[in-house]
Amino acid sequence: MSEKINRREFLKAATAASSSLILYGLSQHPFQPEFFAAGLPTSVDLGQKVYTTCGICHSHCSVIAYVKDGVLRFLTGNPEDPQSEGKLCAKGKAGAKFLYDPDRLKYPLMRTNPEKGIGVDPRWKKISWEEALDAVANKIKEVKEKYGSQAIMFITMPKPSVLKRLIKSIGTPNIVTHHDTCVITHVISQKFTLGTKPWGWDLENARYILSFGWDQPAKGKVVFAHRFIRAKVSGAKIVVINPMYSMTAAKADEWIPIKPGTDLAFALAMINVIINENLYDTRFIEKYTNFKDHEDEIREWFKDYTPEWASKITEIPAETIRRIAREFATTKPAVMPVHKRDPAGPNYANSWHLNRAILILNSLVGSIDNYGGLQYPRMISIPSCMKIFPPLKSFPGSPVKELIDGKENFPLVKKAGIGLFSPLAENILKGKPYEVKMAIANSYNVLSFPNPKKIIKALKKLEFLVVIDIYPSEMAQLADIALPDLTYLEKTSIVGREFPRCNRIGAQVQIMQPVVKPMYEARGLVWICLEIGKRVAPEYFKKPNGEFYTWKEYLEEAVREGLGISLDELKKKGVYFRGETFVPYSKLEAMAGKGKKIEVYGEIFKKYGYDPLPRWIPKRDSPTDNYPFYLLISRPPTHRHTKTTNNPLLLELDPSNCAFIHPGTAEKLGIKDLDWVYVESRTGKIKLKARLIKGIREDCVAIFHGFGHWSKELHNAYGRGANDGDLIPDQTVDEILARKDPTAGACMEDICVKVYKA
Ligand SMILES: Nc1nc2c(c(=O)[nH]1)N[C@H]1C(S)=C(S)[C@@H](COP(=O)(O)OP(=O)(O)OC[C@H]3O[C@@H](n4cnc5c(=O)[nH]c(N)nc54)[C@H](O)[C@@H]3O)O[C@H]1N2
Ligand SMILES: Nc1nc2c(c(=O)[nH]1)N[C@H]1C(S)=C(S)[C@@H](COP(=O)(O)OP(=O)(O)OC[C@H]3O[C@@H](n4cnc5c(=O)[nH]c(N)nc54)[C@H](O)[C@@H]3O)O[C@H]1N2
Ligand code: SF4
Ligand SMILES: [Mo]
Repeated sequence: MSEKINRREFLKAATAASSSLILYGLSQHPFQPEFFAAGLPTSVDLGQKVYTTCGICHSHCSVIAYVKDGVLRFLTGNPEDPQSEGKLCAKGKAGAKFLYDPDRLKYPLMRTNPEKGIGVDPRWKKISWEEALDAVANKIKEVKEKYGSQAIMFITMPKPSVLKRLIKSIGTPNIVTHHDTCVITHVISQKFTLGTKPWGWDLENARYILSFGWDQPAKGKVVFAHRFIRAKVSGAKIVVINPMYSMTAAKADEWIPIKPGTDLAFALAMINVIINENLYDTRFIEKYTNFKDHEDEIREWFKDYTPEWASKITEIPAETIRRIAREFATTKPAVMPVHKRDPAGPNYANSWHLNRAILILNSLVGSIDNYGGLQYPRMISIPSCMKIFPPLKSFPGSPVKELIDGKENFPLVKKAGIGLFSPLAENILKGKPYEVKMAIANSYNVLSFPNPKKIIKALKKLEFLVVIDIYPSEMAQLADIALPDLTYLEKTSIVGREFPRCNRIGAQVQIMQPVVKPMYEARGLVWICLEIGKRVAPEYFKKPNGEFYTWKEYLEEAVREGLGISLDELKKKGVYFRGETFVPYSKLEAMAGKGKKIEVYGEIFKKYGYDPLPRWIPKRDSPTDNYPFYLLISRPPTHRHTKTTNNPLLLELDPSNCAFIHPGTAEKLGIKDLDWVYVESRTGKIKLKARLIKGIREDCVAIFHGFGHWSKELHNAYGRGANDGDLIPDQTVDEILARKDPTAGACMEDICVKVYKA
């Protein structure tokens, strides 16, 4: 593909899109605006349409790829997709630059330099797939025999199901995931309060949206941004509580720049007002929650959390808190949306209490399983490969109950089947609860760990590290063997998603299919798993007739069983949608029929020794003379964590991260716009440019995550900006236990820093 056409058309599409943002006023914002809409370029013949799915973020918008002569020419949204409505964000539109990135991992590589670390050249040797797979399989067998299967650790989401099968066939219990840095607090709080983890916020029908740092429109998430803007256009009142004037705040009727980590006090006071003034939805509360069973204890619990009390902590006038509580309870429907890394995510020592408080507030006003509120999932279940091709004998299992990420210490986390990054480095280095010798890391980067220098030290201690990536990422730089995965534009898979839309709720399944032939010698995670599986435990990868099953066979069966159509039909349609008219409270009625209710009073939390109701505790770290500023971490609309920072189109929109500080603060520190500064915490320091913006509290410094690459093989990303992770401490299991947080959050933003001129 010609670089010229691609870049010009991309920017043209982006500019066309920005006019719709001018309409909404978003372009007034100091940060890069997002590019939702885009017309098709008319100047070139774009070729054939191929339906697929965007793989850059978990929204999974449906995509139409235009392909001519085997070359991807253009990516656009699929209008048949009721969730994203035919629009992609800037990241989605720039996807071709993953596929055609000359920096990609192209072949299996073997390290020849025994030394490892930041800036150390692996001295790669190109090897054949046969050699690479044999080497990985032999090492798995060797480690298992010498030390037991627990000495092998997978650092990956256990998806797709064939990867899960490989892990089970090896018999290791150690699957390490990133969730304590991301969504863990929402998953655990929602699952054990509501019975499940829903994602469907019906913003479009909400009349009052109250955000405690909820900031998805500012991430360019198409599905949220559209619904949020529609709510705005149709007159919903929007109140955004956020120390930073984010793009979401820029659209609000009211912006409240709260002191970081104090939202909990605000929320507790709202509960106090709503309960004391009997403003709650009595019918909802009595029918669908366990409020009545514990009413006296609940009233007593929140009695002292008055707006006057909260005002001292938050520095927000008591009258404002009281007014917002009343508005929230009396404007219907009203909702408090949350996502992943807002302050009710794993950011602060008190985040899980805030999370529970928000769930209680949404329940008090009847905004669960209702119009304009949080709606229970209606996903289509697609059978896994375990179901389609059941293993011919049972998996070996592991005699070991303790896990390398320590999650067995957090029973609700273990039950939810998700994992922890933050204690991993310490456990590996200390050999706690045992030594691990080998790791297979897939689609995770060391830059995503709190205190990355420590995880690098830990990974260096292993005998063998296998990395599956599309890039020679920082994780790959540490690998003994690096295996090139396919990008989402070369893979075949099926993806499920759902969001409420126009008073209907529906589940959707989409095809992800190759739009062009695989580039270089990249082969794909599924194929890699099957090939390793055949070598280490072939009996688990066979059909009853003794032949190995294939991914295509699995997908064909799964689509037929799950959707009742053929895989080919799905490829031609792109999207399969099963909608139903939304009936308020129907899921809660079904739950009530089984004797289950929303646990406003957290019976499950109590059973496991945690607070049954949210209690005020301060955040972990407070400003001191040495570290006087709160650190805020967020992400820009134009990048997705560290994986888009080699993409030249996105770098043109957003070339680096920086330290956002208030001009008043900067003046006191003698810092001017674009000066180089150090931001330093107790864990480390980073150097980046200062940007002075008025839309931030004077006691805060904000940094976007995703930059600070040190892999010299990432030619565009190398040396741009810095990694906020160097400021974030890792934590021990004991430290997490001492906080009595059932969600084991990593306290990603519970950090104070100093800033000074470099
Ligand atoms: N463009 C883009 N989109 C993404 C991603 C991406 O990398 N890029 N990543 C995806 C993933 S995996 C995730 S986890 C999500 C993360 O997206 P979000 O869950 O939206 O999390 P953040 O981007 O960290 O934004 C958190 C917001 O909370 C505010 N905040 C911080 N501290 C406080 C506080 O104490 N009180 C209040 N009220 N507000 C506070 C911050 O200023 C910020 O606006 O985004 C997803 N979408
Ligand atoms: N300091 C700091 N750390 C954080 C966060 C933060 O805000 N600050 N946020 C946390 C959050 S919310 C999250 S979700 C995590 C995200 O952390 P990660 O999931 O690690 O996300 P990325 O940083 O984008 O790194 C993804 C890696 O996968 C590779 N990759 C991309 N596509 C593919 C593919 O198709 N196949 C394979 N095999 N590899 C691929 C990329 O090259 C990259 O090396 O980070 C967490 N860590
Ligand atoms: S929101 Fe953007 S990055 Fe995420 S799936 Fe949609 S187009 Fe892709
Ligand atoms: Mo995340």
